[in-house]
Amino acid sequence: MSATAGNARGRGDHHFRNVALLWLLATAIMTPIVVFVIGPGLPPGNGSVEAHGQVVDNTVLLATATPVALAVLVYFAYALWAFREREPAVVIDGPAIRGNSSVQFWWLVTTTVIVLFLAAYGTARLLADGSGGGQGPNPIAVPGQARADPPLQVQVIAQQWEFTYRYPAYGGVETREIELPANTLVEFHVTSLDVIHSFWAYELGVKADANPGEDNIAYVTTTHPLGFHVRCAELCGLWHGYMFNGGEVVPKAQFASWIAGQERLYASATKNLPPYSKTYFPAPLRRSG
Ligand SMILES: [Cu+2]
Repeated sequence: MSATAGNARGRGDHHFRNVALLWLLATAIMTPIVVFVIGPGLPPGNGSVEAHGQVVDNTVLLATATPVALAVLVYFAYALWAFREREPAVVIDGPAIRGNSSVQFWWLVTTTVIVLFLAAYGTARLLADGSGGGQGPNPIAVPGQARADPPLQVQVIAQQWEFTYRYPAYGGVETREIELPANTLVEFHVTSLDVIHSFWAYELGVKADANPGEDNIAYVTTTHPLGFHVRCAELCGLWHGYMFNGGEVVPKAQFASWIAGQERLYASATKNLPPYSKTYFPAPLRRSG
């Protein structure tokens, strides 16, 4: 017995060493490619501070997953080659494997370390500035800059099937397009007049639920001028797929003249709007009696 078992063990060790070396080699080659070549092209691009942060986070996730995926692929390729049936006429099953405390121990250690690292990393990144997500009416992840300098408030009002934008610092004017000044911290107040929608400004890295009767706050720090897409990201009825429009981040001077123009253009409409409020209660929510 001992000779056969000894032989099998010896060959097993040698296979383990081969797989480990091939895996190390593949990881050493692929991880830098993932971080430096693939990472910079990951969505949603560098349209804002938050969007850039999401690119960094996506790169960290992909770089963490790379050695794991390579372990599976390298072992799979190695097994296909090393353990292939050499005499096709006789197909014999290998001996059953019944537990391996060393493998089980390291499996638990490795997966626990990876999961705890990702939980800690994700929590720290979320608390830094909210990462562009909606945080409800009382945000806990407020960008540091907001305490020194009051952000530009922009209210996003969703309804079937369009978004409009209200600027409380500019007479409460409500516009049909969204423009934002460059290099500015913006505080979105996202709400809805009817059903649930979601405000998704893709290139800015912002996605926030628009719920009736709720003031959902999301932060974004714009950087350079760019055009961005706004889409509804919550199925909201028949024309959900057509609920989109384009927005622009523009130089501060251009924003100032645009918003002044909007104030003039909509002066008579603004007079008829309800006063600026965190939420509005039009007919659908009052349709009780
Ligand atoms: Cu919608």
